[in-house]
Amino acid sequence: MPVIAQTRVLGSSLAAEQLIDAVERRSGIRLSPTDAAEAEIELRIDPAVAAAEGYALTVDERVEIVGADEAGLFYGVQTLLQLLREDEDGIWGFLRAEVRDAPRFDRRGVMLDVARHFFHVAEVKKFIDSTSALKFNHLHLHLSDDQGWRIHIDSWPRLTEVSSATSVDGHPGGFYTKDDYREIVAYAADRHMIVIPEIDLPGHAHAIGVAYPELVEEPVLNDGLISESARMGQALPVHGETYLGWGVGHSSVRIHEDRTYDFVRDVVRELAELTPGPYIHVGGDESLGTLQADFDLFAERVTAIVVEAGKTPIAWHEMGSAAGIAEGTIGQYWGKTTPEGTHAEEAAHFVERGGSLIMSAADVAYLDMKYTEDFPLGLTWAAVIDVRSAYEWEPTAVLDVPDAAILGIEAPLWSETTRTLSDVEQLVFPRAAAQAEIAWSPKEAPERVWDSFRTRLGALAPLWKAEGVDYHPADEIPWSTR
Ligand code: TNX
Repeated sequence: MPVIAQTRVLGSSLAAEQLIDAVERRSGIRLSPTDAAEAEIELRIDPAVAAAEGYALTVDERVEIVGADEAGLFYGVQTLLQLLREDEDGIWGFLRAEVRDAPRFDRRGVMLDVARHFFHVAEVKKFIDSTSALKFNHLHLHLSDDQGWRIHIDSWPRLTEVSSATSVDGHPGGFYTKDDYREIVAYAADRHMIVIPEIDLPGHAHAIGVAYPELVEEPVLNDGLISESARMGQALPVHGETYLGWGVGHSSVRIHEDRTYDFVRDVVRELAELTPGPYIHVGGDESLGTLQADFDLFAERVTAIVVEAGKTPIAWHEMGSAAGIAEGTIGQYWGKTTPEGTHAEEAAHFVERGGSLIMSAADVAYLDMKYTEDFPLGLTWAAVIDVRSAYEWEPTAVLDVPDAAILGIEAPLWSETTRTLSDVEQLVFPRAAAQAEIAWSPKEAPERVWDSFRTRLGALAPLWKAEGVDYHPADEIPWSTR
């Protein structure tokens, strides 16, 4: 169907506005809104059309998108935008299509680490635009780590006054005021994304100790940290002083001090007040200096505090070592597709406690791993992940738990090596599209194979260019020019 300035869009919904703006960014053509029933493009809602978040889309002489709900309408619009093409004569149109679609998993997440490098509100909004367009519906913000604390907490003001100034390697830091954070949450909600705030505890807590030294233990310097820091020319962590290196697992909060729990309760309360979504993530990864019994005690207490605050806790899978972790806690599995050590057991314990699991298998879903050994950005500790390996994994095949216990997936972007949003985008795109398809599309379908995916992925290039998304043009993909 041709797209010209006279093409009319029926309805004054937010989805209609988003469609009009996106078509203009891509083609320069501004469609006209109308309330005339014979409009060329019609958007409406009918819960009978598909399951939640689903939609039906028809493109022939007209375009009709029927969302099962507001989210479904938004996703139908995203699919339509993927069908926008310009021919050799500069004429724009939508490809013919007949689609009936709904997601496989409820949980389709991405994570942005704003602690190692800070990203401003405008950058987070751009990240929301580009990931929600792939039908991701959760944005996990990693708001604290050894190198910085990024969200203002009224009852503990030194966290942002003192511990937000820098990022890794001494790059500039920053933090979100509560209004900034509300702005991010509202922007995400308009694009059907739930924001999940994470405060990483009990480890990854060095920045807390820069603001409040009494809350955090002396860093534990193991041989790995000492040799890696020497190799990278990075200073070792010093209690109460800003840490700029990339080392993990050295600094933990003091498990047996009441003051620690006053702190945790205050932070969780203030975060819960800022969070319309149901979840608070309490971290739990790599507390290498914490004794197992202390770690488990902390895991039980911190998840109970989140439940008391009226939210569902999420934790990295290590917290599954705690026998009495709060019932219903969601575990986030970041081990490999072939689980190592105690990872699988820890993950399974969340399910035994009535919770479920988010799959972030590091050797396929980590967006901060390099594409190739020589890629300038990213790390390699979990794997080198080309686009095909990012695409070819099955979230229900990793752990020995019932399929129904797998909520879905999340693809994390850790930001040690990404100084700018453009760096982030090069690691995230195109691999996030692979994770998005795994999370959305049925497991078995004729098109759900690499050869089909790589061609369809290549067709996203003009769309990403128009949106200013700095994707990595991996040579596995036949990128289109129009
Ligand atoms: C491990 S996986 C971490 C992060 C690092 C990341 C780098 C996990 C829960 N923790 O602290 O940033 O590796 O890939």
